[in-house]
Amino acid sequence: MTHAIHYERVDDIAILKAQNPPVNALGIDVRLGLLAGIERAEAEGARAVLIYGDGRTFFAGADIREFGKPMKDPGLPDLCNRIESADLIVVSALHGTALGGGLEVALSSHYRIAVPSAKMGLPEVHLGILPGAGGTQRLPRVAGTEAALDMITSGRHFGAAEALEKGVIDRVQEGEPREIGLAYARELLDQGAPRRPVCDMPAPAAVDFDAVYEKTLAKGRGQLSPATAVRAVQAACEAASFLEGLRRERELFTELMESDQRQGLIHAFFSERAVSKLPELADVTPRDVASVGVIGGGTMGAGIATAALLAGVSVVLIERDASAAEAAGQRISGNLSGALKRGKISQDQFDTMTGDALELATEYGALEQVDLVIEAVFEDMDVKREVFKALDANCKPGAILASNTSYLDINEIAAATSRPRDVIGLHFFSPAHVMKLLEVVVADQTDPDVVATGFALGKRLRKISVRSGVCDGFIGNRIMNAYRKAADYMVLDGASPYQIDRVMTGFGFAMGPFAVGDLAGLDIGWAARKRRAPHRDPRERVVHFADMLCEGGDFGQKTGKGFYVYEAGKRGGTPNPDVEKYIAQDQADQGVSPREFSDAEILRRYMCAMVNEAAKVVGEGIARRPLDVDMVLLFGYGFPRYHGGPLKWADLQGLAGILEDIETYAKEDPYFWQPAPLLQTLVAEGRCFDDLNKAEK
Ligand code: 3H9
Repeated sequence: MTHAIHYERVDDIAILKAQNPPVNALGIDVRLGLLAGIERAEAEGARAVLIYGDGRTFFAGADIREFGKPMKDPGLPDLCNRIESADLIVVSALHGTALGGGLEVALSSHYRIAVPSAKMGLPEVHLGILPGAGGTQRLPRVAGTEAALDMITSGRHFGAAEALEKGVIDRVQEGEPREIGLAYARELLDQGAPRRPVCDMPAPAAVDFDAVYEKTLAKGRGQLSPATAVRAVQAACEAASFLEGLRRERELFTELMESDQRQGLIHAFFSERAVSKLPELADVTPRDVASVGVIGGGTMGAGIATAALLAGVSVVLIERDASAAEAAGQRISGNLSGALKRGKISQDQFDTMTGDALELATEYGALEQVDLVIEAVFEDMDVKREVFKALDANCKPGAILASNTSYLDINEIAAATSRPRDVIGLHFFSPAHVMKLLEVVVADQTDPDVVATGFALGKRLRKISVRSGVCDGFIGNRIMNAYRKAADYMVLDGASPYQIDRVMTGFGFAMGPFAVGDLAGLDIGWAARKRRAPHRDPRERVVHFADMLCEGGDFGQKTGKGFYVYEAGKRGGTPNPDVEKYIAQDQADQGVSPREFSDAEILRRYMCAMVNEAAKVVGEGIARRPLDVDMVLLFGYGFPRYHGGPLKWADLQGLAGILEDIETYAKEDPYFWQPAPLLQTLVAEGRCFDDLNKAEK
C-alpha cells in the first residue's frame, strides 16, 4: 500500500480510502495504492471492495502535473481495466467532484452510489485531451451515445440526480461516503448481486458521427479536443470489441496529449489559479468590505454595482441628479433581471438586491459609511481629480478609494487626495457583471493591505484578478493598443480589415479587431488618438481611415455603421463600402502603394506586435510574470484559451523566430517594431517566458 490509499477491512468488505489532498488527484502513489488494495482484497478473500475519497472529494481526475512526463506504471487505463476485472464486487461511493479519471475509476467499478451534492463530469476536453482511461468507451455503454457525446464534448459537470437519471450511477443517498458505500456493498452481497463490468455491456447505438464531428468542430472555433472525442465515442459503438475501442481511445488521446493545444489549455488551468496568488501578500490581512460605493451609474458603474450586489455586498451608487440615479437603478435591475431569468438568483434575492442592498443617492455624504468606493465616471483627469477630492472629504478613514480608469495615471489621481496610500485602480471590463477580468492597479504609494483588499474583493466577485503596475492602458489596453496599431498599419499597406478579421477569427478569436472596434464604439479609439496626438513621437506612423469614419458619424454598432453595416434584427454586419474609399484616400494622402498580404503574414505580424508589447509590459515590471499577461488577454480580450495566452503561444512557436521577424519588420518601421529587451535577453540566453513563470513559483 502507499500512504495515499488507506486499506481497511470490515468483515468481508475491503475499504480503500483515498487520501491525497487537496483533490485526491490520481497521481502515481494513488494508482499504486489502488492496485495494491485490489490485489490485497482478492488475496485475502474479501467479497467486495469499496472505493471512496477522504476529505472534500472523490478523485477529481488524473494528476495534471504528471502530463507531458513519462507515465509511471500502472497507468490509469490499465488500473481501470484491473479494477473492472477484479474477481470481487467493486463499489465506488462518490462525493465532492468525481471528474475525469475519477469518474473513469467509478465507471470501472461494478456499482456506483453518490451523495446528492456530488458533481460528476468528464472535463478532459477543457484540458485539450479526451477521457483516456476508458471514459469514452464506458460512459456511452451506461448512459447511451447521445448523453455521452453531450457530456464528453461539453466537459460539463452534472449533478447526482442527472447522473442517476442517465444511468451513470445506480443510487443517490444522503450520508457519509464511507457509510453509504459500505451499506450498499453489504446489501449487494446479501442479495447475491453479480459482478457487473461495463465492458461486458453491449456496444451502444451508433449515430451520424460525421455530422456530430463537423458540428462539434465548428462550435469549438478551432479547438480540436471536443471533435476528436467524438471519434473516440464512435469507436465505442463501431469497434469490433471493447478492447479495440480502448485502443482507438488511446491513439486519439496520445495525439491530443502531444498537441500544442493541450499545453496551452493546461497552462491556462494552472495560470488561472496562480495569477492571484501574490507571495508578497501572503501574510497581509485585507480590510473588511461589507459595502461599496460606486460613482457613476452608466453601463460600467451599473455593471460594477450589479457584480457587487450579486456577491452579497451592499451598494451606495452616486449619480449627479435624481433622474440619472433612477436610470442607473433601472440599468442595475435590468442586469439583475437577467440573472433572475437564468435562475442564478431567486426572487427574494432579487428583491433584496434591488431594495435594501442598493441605495441610489446624489450627494457624496451618502458614502460616509462605505468601506470601499469605485469611481466609474468620464475618462478625464480633471473630472477624476474632482471626484477623488470629494471622496477624500466624505469617506471615513480607512475607506479604500478606487478608480476604474482604463488608462489614466493612478498616481496623479491619488495625489488629489490626502490619503494616497488608500488609493488603487480596480479596472473592470464591460459588462462588469459578466466579464471575468479585474486589473488591480497598484500605484506607487498604495498600501499592501489595500492591494490585498482589491484581490479579496475580486475573489468575492468571482473575477480573475491580475496585478498591474501603472502605465498608459495598464496591461491589457496597452497591449491591445499595440496589436490594433499593427492591424491598422497592415490596412494602410494593403490588407483589408475584413481579411484581418477573418484571419483572427480563424486563429480562434470570437471576433476580429475591426468587428470588436465596432462593438466597443469607434469613438473611444478616436478620442484616445486625439488625446495622444499632442504627445505623439514624430517617428510614429499615423493612419487616418478610422478617423474619417468617425468624422462621418459612423461609430460602429451603436450608429448602425462602422467597418461593417448593421441591419436591425440581423446578427453581425456586412462590409461598409465607404471604408474602402477612406482607406484609398489615406493611402493616396500618405503616398502608400498598397500590396497584398497573405493570411499567414497577417497572423504573424498581429501576433508579433502582441508578443513584443507583452514582453515590454513584463520587462518593465508592469505585469509580474508572463502568465499574468496571458490571463489578462484570455479573460479580458477573448484570446483563444487553447493557445494559452500570447506568451505561451510565443513559447510554443519559438522565441528566436519571433524576434527574427520583429527585427525584419523593424527595417521598414523601426519606431513601431522596437524589439522588447526582455525578448532579446530570453533569446540570447536560450530561455522562454515559461521559465520566468517557473522562477516565480
Ligand atoms: C484526466 O483525468 C485524464 C484522464 O481521463 C486520463 C488519464 C490517462 N491534478 O481548483 P482548485 C489542484 S484529466 C493536479 O483551486 P476548487 C489545483 O491546481 C483531469 N492538481 O479548487 C489547486 O492547486 P493549488 C480531469 C489539481 O475547489 C488545488 O488542486 N479533471 C487537479 O476551486 C485546488 O484546486 C479535471 O479536469 C488535478 N486534476 O475546485 C478537474 N485538480 O492549491 C480539474 C485540482 O496549488 N480540477 N488541482 O493552486 C478542477 O476542476 C477543480 O480543481 C475542482 C476543485 C473542481 C476539482
